[in-house]
Amino acid sequence: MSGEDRLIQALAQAKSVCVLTGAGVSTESGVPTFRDPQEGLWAKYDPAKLSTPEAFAADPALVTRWYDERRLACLACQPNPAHLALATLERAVRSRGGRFTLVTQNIDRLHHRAGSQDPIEIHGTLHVWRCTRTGELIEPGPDPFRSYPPRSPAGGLYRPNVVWFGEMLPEQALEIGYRAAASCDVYLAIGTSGLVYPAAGLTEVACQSGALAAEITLDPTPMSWRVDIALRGRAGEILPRLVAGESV
Ligand code: BV8
Repeated sequence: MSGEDRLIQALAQAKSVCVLTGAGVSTESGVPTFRDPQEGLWAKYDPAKLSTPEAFAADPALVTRWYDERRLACLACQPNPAHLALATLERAVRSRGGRFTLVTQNIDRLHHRAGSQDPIEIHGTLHVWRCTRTGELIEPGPDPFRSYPPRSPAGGLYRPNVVWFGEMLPEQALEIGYRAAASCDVYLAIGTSGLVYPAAGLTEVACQSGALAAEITLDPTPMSWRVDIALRGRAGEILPRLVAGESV
C-alpha cells in the first residue's frame, strides 16, 4: 500500500487529527513563502531580519509598511484547494464526533476564509494590529494605512499582532497545539520547512506520542526522517486526494 493510500485509510477512521501548516500551504494562493525571493522593494531585505522587535525599533516606518503591504496582498489572494481540503477534513472528522485541531504558522487568515472554524494562529495574524502603548487591538480595513508607522490615539504606534523572532508565542495557543499533537491518532505537517521553533516541535511531540505522522512538502525537511509518511508534492494537489472520499 502506498504512503498516500495508508494516510487516506487512517484519516477516514481517525478519531483525532492534528494538523500543522506553514507558508507552503499558501504559496498556491500567491502568498510568497518566507524563503522566496521577495519582489520589488523587498528584494533587498531579508524577511527574517524585518520580523524582529529590533527591526521595528530601528525603523518602524519600514517594518509597518512591509507588513501593511503583505496584509493588503493577502486580502487580494484566495484560499486554494489545500485550504479547502483541510476545511472539508475538519467537517468530516467533527461530524463523526472526532477531534480536529488546525495549528497554523501562517498569518494570512486564508484557513478562516476557506471555512476552517477555529484555526490556532500560533504566530498571530497580519489582519489584527496592536497599539504599542495600550495593547488595544484593531482590525484595519481594506485600504493602506495613511502613513507609516501608523499612530494610535493613545500616542503609541500600531504594530502587526504577529509573533516576531525573539518574541514568545501566545501561551494558550501553544498549549492547545502541543496537547493536540500529543493526543492525536493522525498528525499532518503540511507546507512547513520545520525550521521555526517552538512550532516545529509539534511534529516531534506527535511522533513520540505514537500518532501516525505524515509530512506533505515540496522539499525534504529536518523531520522527513522522523515521520512515518513523507509525501513530496504540492499541498493543493495532494490534500484534495486525501479527502476525496469524505462526503461533507
Ligand atoms: C520564541 C510571524 C522564546 C512573523 C514567524 C528553539 C526553541 C525556541 C526558540 C528557538 C529555538 N531555536 C531558535 C529559536 C528562536 C526562533 C527560531 O525558531 N529561529 C529559527 C529560524 C532557527 N524562534 C523564535 O524566535 C520564536 N520565539 O521561541 O520565543 C525564545 C526567544 C528567543 C530565544 C529562544 C526562545 C518565534 C518564532 C516565530 C517567528 N514568526 N512568523 C512574520 O510572518 O512576518 S515565523 C515565520 O517563519 C512564518 O510564520 C513562517 O511560517 C515561518 C517559516 O516557516 P514555514 O512556514 O515552514 O515556511 P518556509 O518558507 O520556511 O517553508 C515553506 C515550506 O513549504 C518548505 O518546506 C517548502 O518545501 C514547502 N512548500 C512550498 N510550496 C509548497 C510547499 N509544500 C507543499 N505544497 C506547496 N505548494
